[in-house]
Amino acid sequence: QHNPHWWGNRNTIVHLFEWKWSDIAQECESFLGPRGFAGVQVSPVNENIIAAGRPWWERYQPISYKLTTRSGNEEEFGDMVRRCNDVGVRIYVDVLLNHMSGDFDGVAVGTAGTEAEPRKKSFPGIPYTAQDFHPTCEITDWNDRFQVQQCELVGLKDLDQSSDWVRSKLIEFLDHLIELGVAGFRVDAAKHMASEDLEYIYSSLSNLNIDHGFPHNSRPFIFQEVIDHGHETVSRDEYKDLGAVTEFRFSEEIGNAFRGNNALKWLQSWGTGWGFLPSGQALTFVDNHDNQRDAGAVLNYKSPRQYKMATAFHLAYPYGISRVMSSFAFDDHDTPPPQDAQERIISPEFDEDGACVNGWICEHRWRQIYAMVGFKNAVRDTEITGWWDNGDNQISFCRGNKGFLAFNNNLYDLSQDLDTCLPAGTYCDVISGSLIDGSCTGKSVTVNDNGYGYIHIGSDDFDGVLALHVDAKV
Ligand code: QV4
Repeated sequence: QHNPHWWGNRNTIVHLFEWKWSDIAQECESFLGPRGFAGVQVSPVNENIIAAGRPWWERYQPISYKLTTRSGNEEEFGDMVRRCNDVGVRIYVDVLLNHMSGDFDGVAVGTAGTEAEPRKKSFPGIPYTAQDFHPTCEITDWNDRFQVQQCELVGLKDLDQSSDWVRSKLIEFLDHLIELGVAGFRVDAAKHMASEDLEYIYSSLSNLNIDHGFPHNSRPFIFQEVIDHGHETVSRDEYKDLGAVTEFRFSEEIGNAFRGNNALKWLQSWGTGWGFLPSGQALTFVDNHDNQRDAGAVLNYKSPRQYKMATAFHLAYPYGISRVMSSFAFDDHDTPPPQDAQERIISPEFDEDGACVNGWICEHRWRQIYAMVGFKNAVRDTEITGWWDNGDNQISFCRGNKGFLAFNNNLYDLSQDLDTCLPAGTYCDVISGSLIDGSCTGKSVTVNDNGYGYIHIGSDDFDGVLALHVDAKV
């Protein structure tokens, strides 16, 4: 279940973290479809507990499978899926199969009004009772399979996926979403579930809904959250044949490289050469909603220059199933999404350039990022050719004769003739500007009959990357 069921030449998934369904529907029609995005990962859709201050992570504590959250209700969800599918943008849902909520004093009331007593492992909205869960224990040794898979991840009540009842409820929930037209799932905390149980669940799911334009017998796309830095007892290899797996080593290494901890010239062997999963099994990203909040090598929107370069490399290098993060501004781990005084999530607002202004970061609306989504579509089915580097932090490469990329992460200028592999002509650098009505608002590069062009990326240029492709010829 590794096929994401993308439309036409599309290539990139965006995670619209904490967005409301009605806003996503609108975004599919007005921005994502026209810009060639392939799909959206949406936040969890089923009812969750209400935590004080409304941190984003309350949505990782389910109390029923009713489709009502702060992002909207079932009707709004269904409307979004239909409208996005209509413009060729697929929806993937973040699903919590591992656990229910953690402890809560007294009776918890969820976002759909359902009551539960998590301390007693009583979730009448499903219903689940204590016998549907593993006995309570704490994960203290992350290399102990029993603890990782049968104890409670941060105290979240741990479902027993080997039980017929639990399996049937999870399958019913996922099938309901398939009926509504989704293309697949991000499986949260997959590492904390036995792969045999997941295999049973995935293989029991319905085919995708043909009324939403999926071919007959299409299987739901699955990508599993398994954090594997190498040498882990529970490894990515146990899951990779069931569906794609999040490749966290990609995120860490691309952060290292563009932070300057590792020379860019080494990226020539990027991909399996770095010990990553085979391309078709790897869900790749510069940052995700968890690791963007951790200190460390991983880049996020707070280092925009490096972040844009890393994203350009991510989308230009043909490896993995690409996902772009779209964040809201945060100070710490618990910062809630943009919300009003009644704690309702607010809709993103845009300035005249289309950038988000009211607490939403919307990396996917940064020109340098959506332009690379277009680049990836334009160079589809080509290989890396013509790799060049200066032995350090200046690199360039071609994607067949359809696209060309150059990066400068040194503290001195990159100024020289380089082989772009492109047909002769003048091309618009889609990083520093855009091609509008036949003229380029940024740098232009003239390519001669030999495919060479003069490339300049100053060390103090606004962006340290330059990108040319055949769909942006002046
Ligand atoms: C607290 C204590 C615990 C204690 C517990 C019980 O910290 O030690 O056992 O109380 O009383 C929130 C709080 C957390 C609290 C917990 C339970 O932050 O402090 O535990 O609730 O009340 C998200 C957030 C978590 C959040 C959780 C549930 O990141 O902070 O916990 O949602 O709301 C590993 C896993 C990997 C996981 C990653 C974070 O292998 O699978 O940790 N990633 C996924 C999601 C992530 C999500 C979860 C899993 C859980 O990507 O966003 O956690 O669904 O690497």
